[in-house]
Amino acid sequence: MVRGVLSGNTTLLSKTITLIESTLKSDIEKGNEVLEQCLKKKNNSIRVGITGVPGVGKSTFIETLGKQLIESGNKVAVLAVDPTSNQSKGSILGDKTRMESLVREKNAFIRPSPSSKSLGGVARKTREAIILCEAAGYNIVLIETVGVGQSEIAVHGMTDFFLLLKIAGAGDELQGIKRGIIEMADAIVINKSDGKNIKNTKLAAIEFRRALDLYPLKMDGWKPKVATCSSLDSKSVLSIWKIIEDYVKAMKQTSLLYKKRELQNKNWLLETIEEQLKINFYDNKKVIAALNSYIAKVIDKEISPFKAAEELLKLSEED
Ligand SMILES: Nc1nc2c(ncn2[C@@H]2O[C@H](COP(=O)(O)OP(=O)(O)O)[C@@H](O)[C@H]2O)c(=O)[nH]1
Ligand SMILES: [Mg+2]
Repeated sequence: MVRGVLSGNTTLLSKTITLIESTLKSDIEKGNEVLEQCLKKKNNSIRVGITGVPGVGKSTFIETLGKQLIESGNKVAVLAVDPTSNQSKGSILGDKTRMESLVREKNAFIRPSPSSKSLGGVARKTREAIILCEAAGYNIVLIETVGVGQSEIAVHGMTDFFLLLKIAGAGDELQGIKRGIIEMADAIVINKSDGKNIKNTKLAAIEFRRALDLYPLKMDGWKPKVATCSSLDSKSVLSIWKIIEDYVKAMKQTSLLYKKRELQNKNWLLETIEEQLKINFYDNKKVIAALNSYIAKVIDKEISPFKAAEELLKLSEED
């Protein structure tokens, strides 16, 4: 498997990602071993997160961008992070995540969102998939995620550049947009700037630029860019890629790109520990046996939540 991934064999890459997505103990051990080997491979990749509400054009943007990047000699991996993808009616990312024309390119690799009960699980598997794709020679990794809930925070924590796609509305562009997302974005792009929409999107861009002026510079000194784009037009999409290239160049000059990744790796370690502690706790037989009665006692105010937690944690540490 390691040899297959390192040689860029896509069948084996897919199989290895399936392996790391498995929850079987023996698979997890095997998967970790493969990952360990793959982490050693040096790469000069660029990782880009792309977020926005359903229908804003993320998949279309990625498809147009991916084809252009491949044309200029890159290998492009596309991953999706959609914590809803395993719930009954399926994914908010939509069917276009299949990206029919990009998928036919030899130098493109597209992987739908892993299914997992928790966002933490989805995020961990996606991080591991990034490592495997990079080891397989994909030098650009694009990650599509939905603009709802916590998934952006997770994707922001595993990418170099975070792009927020928007569409122009009725002039109240900033309403309904969460402050946290604006603070995470390295660029805000008003998409569907074509046909009758051009004027609206330009106005929206002005409004966003004005709003962003009120925010302090990011810690890395980068001022988030605002631009318009039509994902149906490759030249337009490439102008957005230029912003990303400028960012990467600036961050490499100051080594901040590597610092950011170091910090992300540190967080990855800490999150993995937290997740494992949680799993161990809730899988503990004594905890399973006692949890419901503690919950009932807390509801009946027989015991405080703090005291109950303390006792349950103590139970979980007994042998
Ligand atoms: N006119 C126009 N339509 C677009 C553009 N980008 C996406 N669309 C259309 O918007 C719809 C949703 O696009 P999709 O990429 O699936 O959005 P996602 O849910 O954000 O991934 C599709 O019908 C696209 O063809 C654009 O730049 N201009
Ligand atoms: Mg989509």
